[in-house]
Amino acid sequence: MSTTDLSTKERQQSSRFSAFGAIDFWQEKDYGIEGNTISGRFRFSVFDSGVIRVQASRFTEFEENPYSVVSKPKPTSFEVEEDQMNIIIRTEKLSLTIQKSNFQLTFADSEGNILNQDDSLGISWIGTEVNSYKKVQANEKFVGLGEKTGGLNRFGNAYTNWNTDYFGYGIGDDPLYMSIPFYLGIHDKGQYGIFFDNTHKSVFNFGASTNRFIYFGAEDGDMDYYFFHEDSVGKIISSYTALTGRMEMPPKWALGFQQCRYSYYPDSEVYTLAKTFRDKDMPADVIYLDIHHMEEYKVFTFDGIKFPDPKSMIAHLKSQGFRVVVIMDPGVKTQKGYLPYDEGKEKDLFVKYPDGQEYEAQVWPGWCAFPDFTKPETRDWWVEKMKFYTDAGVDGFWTDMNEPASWGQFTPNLIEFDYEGEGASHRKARNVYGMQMARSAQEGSKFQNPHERSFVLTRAGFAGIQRFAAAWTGDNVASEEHMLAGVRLVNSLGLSGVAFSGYDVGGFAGEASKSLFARWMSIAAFSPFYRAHSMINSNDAEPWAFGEEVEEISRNYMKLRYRLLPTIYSSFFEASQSGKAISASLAIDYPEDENIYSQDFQNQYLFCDRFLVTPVESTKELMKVYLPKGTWTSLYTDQKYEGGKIHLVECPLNYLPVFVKESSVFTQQSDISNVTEKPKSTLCIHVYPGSIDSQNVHYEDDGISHNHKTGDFLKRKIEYSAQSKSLVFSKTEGGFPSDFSSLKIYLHHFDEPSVEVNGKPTQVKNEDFAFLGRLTEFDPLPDNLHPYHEIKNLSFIEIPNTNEAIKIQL
Ligand code: NBV
Repeated sequence: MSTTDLSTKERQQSSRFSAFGAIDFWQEKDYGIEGNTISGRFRFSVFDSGVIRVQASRFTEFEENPYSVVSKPKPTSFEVEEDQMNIIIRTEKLSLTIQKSNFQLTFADSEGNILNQDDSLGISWIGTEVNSYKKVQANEKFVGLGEKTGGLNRFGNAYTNWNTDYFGYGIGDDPLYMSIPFYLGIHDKGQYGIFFDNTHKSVFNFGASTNRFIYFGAEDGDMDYYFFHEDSVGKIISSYTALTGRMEMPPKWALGFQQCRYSYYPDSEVYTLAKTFRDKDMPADVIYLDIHHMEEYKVFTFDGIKFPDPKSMIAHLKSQGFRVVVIMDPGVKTQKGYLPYDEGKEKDLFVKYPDGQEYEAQVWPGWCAFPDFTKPETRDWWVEKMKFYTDAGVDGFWTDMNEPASWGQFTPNLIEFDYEGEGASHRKARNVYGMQMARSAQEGSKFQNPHERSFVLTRAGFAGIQRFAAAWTGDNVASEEHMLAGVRLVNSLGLSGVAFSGYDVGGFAGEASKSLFARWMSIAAFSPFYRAHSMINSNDAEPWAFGEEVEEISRNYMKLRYRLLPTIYSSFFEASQSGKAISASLAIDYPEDENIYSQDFQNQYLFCDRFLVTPVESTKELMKVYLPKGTWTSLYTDQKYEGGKIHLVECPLNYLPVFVKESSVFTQQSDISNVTEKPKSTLCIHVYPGSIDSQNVHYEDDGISHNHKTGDFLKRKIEYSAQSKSLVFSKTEGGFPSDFSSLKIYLHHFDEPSVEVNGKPTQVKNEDFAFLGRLTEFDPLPDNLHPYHEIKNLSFIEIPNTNEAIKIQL
């Protein structure tokens, strides 16, 4: 079409609302229905009984979207009906009514309860911008959307998805580094999820500056979303991750404590760091090398002066039980004679302007070219290049600056990407660039180090990033409010399919106070990813750098983390199978409870399904907690609390309030300094009675190889039955021999003299038990004394650990 073909009327129209319009043709297909409206094409595909994909396009072909979705529609039975007004698609769990006159969509559950309904403005365009306008249901809350600041309930706010490098972001700022256009609506009639599969800059407006509707849309591309409905929030997340993929089981060392700083150098400093952890008896598994490990910040180099012999250094660290993770930034210095640049140029692997000129921008190394990670050949090349690091013994990869970031922070939109051969400008490719870099890093790690599991940590990402990497929340700030905001970010990531995430403990920018650091270390012990990090030119920020009191508190929580690794590792296994959150917002298990969305309680979460963690500022000694329905037990004192109520509890610096859910069963091992150290042969199991049943999974494998995929694992169910007051261990599955030869079962709130194990009475013994150590009284004046909690006369039994089923009658 030549420019003269565009009439003035069309020009006026291009900036105005344009409806998708009435349906004028449709037909049934194997997967759903397809047809035309007066202005475009549509398709509804039944992916599963609880998942329907909605596509609307102004073009004859639908967009492909090759990045997020990894599963195909499951053969599912559905029916299609038509009446005068509507076409209706029905599955076992869902019905979708499409109003023929205006394409208005209504999703309902199998009983006809409306879950979600379009506003009459429906799916529509404003120029190239596409939107879907939706009515708000009675009492509707909106949660999820991944790494987004703000409150748990997103109602009343709008968010943009545009991966952005944002040093020292404020706790209400948006957008940040990672975009996940998936949210859940929760209301009186049920819950649903929507994943908008469009990689352009997109917007989710949950009622900011309007009282008519909520909407989501993108600057360009098709309206292409997946609608999910299940009978629980958890199942919707599981269904979303069945579609976009789940994390692989990480190496166990990635669950340990990780120490980072921008930057540790030279090698002698790294040696001292590692030694200090061991000397101070503080468990840790990972040390990071930030950008100063490179020569002039050039990726795939080591600075020969700071690190003259990286291979020996890394081997030495490994012998001390430390793994090394290196940072990789995408920018490749445009320096002739620097092999990665010469190769990338020769093989045509960099991002270009539309006229073929290489795109350059400045980052740490100076002017850089940017590998086009949306091109398969570039990813393969990156995979090859990573041999440089694996040859030196590097085990983990940290992909930073992959929004991509550059000085000026304003990438021109015209630059071109391969986008899996489809071709796309920066407008469409930016949001997936970081995820494709993380993918390359994971593929590189797997290829170069095929016998071990990979660990990649990424800053930027998009829906599906959980398949490739763990995520951290970028350049946070050393403040109380940031500490709590980080918890919300991680919980929101968990609601959005990213189970493995965390924040920089202590805050990246700024200086943490002593108390802030101590509290942060305690909260993060209950976070999937546990890493301390700090900015260049800041004060030392290792757990011993804040004085003895903080050191002791940190040690206590680091040790607790390691003792709880059997529980945490089993939760990671479950998350790898079902996509479930490890730090779970209470909106997952208690969505109907209004209190959990309130300002006061929205940061609380369930860690590993059992521990209700109540994050609180370090400056407080008393706090209000809200415990949802059920009975709860204080982790440290064994005091019972009634649920469905607000309680005022003490939160001294050395005790972060944590409550154990009723009917919980969790496992605990002896102290270890890192995951390569074998724990003692007794596995402790803590049992808390309650009025509900609980199903628990205990999982073990070698923590490092891929052998678990071919049967070398140990899995067993441990079921607590409230009615029969029994604990049943299933026969073990898998060929992995347990690390533990005996089981010590702690029976909380128990006062019978004996229990039956496989029908035989077994004597119950008692001992005093503490989850955390006593703090030294450095200043023993009455007002300064630290509380110390011990559970007196805790009942326990000890039995051999066998592979057979075990029934314990309490
Ligand atoms: O590589 C330096 C830092 C890194 O430590 C941090 O964690 C990243 O988020 N990086 C950003 C680049 C510059 C930060 C000012």
